[in-house]
Amino acid sequence: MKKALITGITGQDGSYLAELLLEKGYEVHGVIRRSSTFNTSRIDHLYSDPHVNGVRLFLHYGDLADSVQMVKLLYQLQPDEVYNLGAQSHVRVSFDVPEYTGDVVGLGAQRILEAIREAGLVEKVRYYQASSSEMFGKVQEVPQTEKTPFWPRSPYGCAKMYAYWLTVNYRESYNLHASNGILFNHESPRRGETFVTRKITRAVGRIKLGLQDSIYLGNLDAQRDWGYAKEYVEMMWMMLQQDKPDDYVVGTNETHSVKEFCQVAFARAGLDWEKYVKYDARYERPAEVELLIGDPAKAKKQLGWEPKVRFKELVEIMVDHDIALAEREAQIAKLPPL
Ligand code: NDP
Ligand code: GDR
Repeated sequence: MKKALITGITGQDGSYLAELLLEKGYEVHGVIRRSSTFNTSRIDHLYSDPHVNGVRLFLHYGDLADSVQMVKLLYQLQPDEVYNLGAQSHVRVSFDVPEYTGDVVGLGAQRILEAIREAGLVEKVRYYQASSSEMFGKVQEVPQTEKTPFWPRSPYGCAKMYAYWLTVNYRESYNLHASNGILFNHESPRRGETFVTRKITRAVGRIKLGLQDSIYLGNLDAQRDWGYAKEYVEMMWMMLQQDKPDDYVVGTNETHSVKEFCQVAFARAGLDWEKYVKYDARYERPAEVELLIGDPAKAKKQLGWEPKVRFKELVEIMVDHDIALAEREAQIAKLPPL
């Protein structure tokens, strides 16, 4: 049975990846952070009592800021595959906490890569680095490919670039099977509620049900290449099944503005977006990434991967989910107080 270690297992991608690997028969180990509130809601449905026979999902406390714990986990678990998805992943927030973002996103990758060496696993482990289209930043070429130069526009983008190059460097220096997935934005009903897509679809559900009056957004003109997270985690796994490690762009080759996302999302609920969307400058970034569009031709040619869910269907999946969620919220709101 193959063994995988996932950092960021409680996040959107980590939860879908854990599901995929369990379906494929892996033993899955995830790193979780100690929190005073529950932070495992995305993986609760996968978890069962470890005292029961046949359990294949195991959770371990740890943090990407803690190198000793990373070495211990690598040494004790001796995994075949390591997926480094853990991150302070919010671009706007990275301007507020740049040092922390650099520590977890940039040095965090360094800590895991070095832990793989310390544990003597360079020849055994295959490593996946969650790299990002944010590294392309300032528009130099469209669509963006594996060959497009980087020009990051945020502390998050800079930290991801550091992790990207370290991954390449460990491949070249130590022959580690290490790959970068340069993923463009990918969304789902499990997307965190402060990212723009989910913020919009949550608001659509709540406005439809009369639980909210309006939504405040920042820059509506930014254009993003939005795909479906569930499909993107398949590419992470496929990259590690190759004989040779490599770096791949994962996107849909389509781009849409935040405004278009609003139009389609509100229309799905029979609403006119212009009546509900308001502007608040606090959601603007000091430097913006104006246009992202990813050409996944290499992924298609070498791995046979292609996205199936397109923009409109993705928006509809998310809006339908969030209308159902708001219906449950509305029912709870009607219950008498305890
Ligand atoms: P999320 O923000 O949903 O999840 C991030 C995960 O990282 C959570 O499990 C979080 O734990 C964990 N984490 C945060 N800080 C630390 C830390 N200090 N130590 C250990 N774990 C930590 O991100 P996504 O699932 O959307 O993204 C997965 C990865 O892919 C990230 O690295 C992201 O930067 C990258 N990426 C994402 C894209 C996207 O469009 N979604 C596109 C390109 C790259 P907790 O639940 O406790 O907060
Ligand atoms: P992004 O995603 O920065 O691309 O990073 P986000 O959804 O936060 O922003 C997308 C675009 O929408 C604009 N925007 C707003 N954004 C947020 N969050 N909230 C708002 O109210 C709002 N109004 C307008 C932003 O300015 C931006 O242009 C995501 C993250 O998942 C990263 O971790 C990942 O690496 C990249 O995608 C690829």
